[in-house]
Amino acid sequence: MGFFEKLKHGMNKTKESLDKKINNVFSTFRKVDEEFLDELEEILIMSDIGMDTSVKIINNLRTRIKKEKLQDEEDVKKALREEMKNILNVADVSLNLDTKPSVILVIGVNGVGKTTSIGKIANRLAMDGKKVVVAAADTFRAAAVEQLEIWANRAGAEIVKREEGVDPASVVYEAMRRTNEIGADVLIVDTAGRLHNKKYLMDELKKINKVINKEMPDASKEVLLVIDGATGQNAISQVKAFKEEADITGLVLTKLDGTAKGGVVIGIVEENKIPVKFIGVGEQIDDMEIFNAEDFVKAII
Ligand SMILES: Nc1nc2c(ncn2[C@@H]2O[C@H](COP(=O)(O)OP(=O)(O)OP(=O)(O)O)[C@@H](O)[C@H]2O)c(=O)[nH]1
Ligand SMILES: [Mg+2]
Repeated sequence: MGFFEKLKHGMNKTKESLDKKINNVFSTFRKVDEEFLDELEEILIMSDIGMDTSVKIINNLRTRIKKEKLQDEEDVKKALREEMKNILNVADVSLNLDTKPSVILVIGVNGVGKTTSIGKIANRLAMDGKKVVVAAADTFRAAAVEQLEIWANRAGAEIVKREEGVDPASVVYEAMRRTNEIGADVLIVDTAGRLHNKKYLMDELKKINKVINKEMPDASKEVLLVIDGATGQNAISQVKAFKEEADITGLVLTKLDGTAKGGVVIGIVEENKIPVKFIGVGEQIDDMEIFNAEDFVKAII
């Protein structure tokens, strides 16, 4: 499957649900009037785009419909896609890995797909010819380290690990030493899942950050927050909570393949102004795409 086909396939459930409803509105209302726009707004809200973002999209669409005298179904759909795309294009989606080495810190709540996403990203970087080290800084469970090790092997990355229960910051410290020692290009740090309201876990994250900033002050740093796209509106509040604790540089939206709630991506970006850098559309190593607003919108409407 090609790049876009894969995305389209992954976003199938969201598209099915959105397309069907939008087509229904077009067939129910013979002209594009206020009633039509109300109904369309309702559909956007129901598809997890979020209230404020849906209202904004419809307001912009209303202005365009008037100005450009749009009535044709295809023209209105095209304008709708463009409005969504404008929201999604907040910033550069590429990873800032300018320095050698660079660091990617991966954070998020339990089970959202952090470790899997690290495997996919490490694989992508390795295919670009980069030497990657991963740090197993989720020291809560022995199984977490094993899982990361499997992904590291698949991706051809080196793993730095320690025994269960050690201070995660010390694993990160060791991984930084190893990164320098072998002249790796990128260090990716896996962390334990944490709830944003558990203070000691958030403090632990701060400690990890401090160690990285102290030992590699000049390194380019990405802090990627991983979010499970299938959680819908809850995902938006997760981003808000984490944003207060860490300088998030990008989002990774996972599990968009199994959900009809893919519209949430638009709400998350609009409400937080943080770019989505990757989206996960499956459990395999190449089921991850660099986010592209135009393709994404085409894949859902
Ligand atoms: N369908 C689908 N499943 C995914 C995707 N990303 C991750 N998963 C699955 O989600 C589950 C949890 O993934 P992990 O990578 O272990 O999540 P985690 O955030 O590291 O979890 P903790 O370390 O326990 O906090 C696994 O079964 C993955 O296969 C995705 O994009 N699509
Ligand atoms: Mg994990």
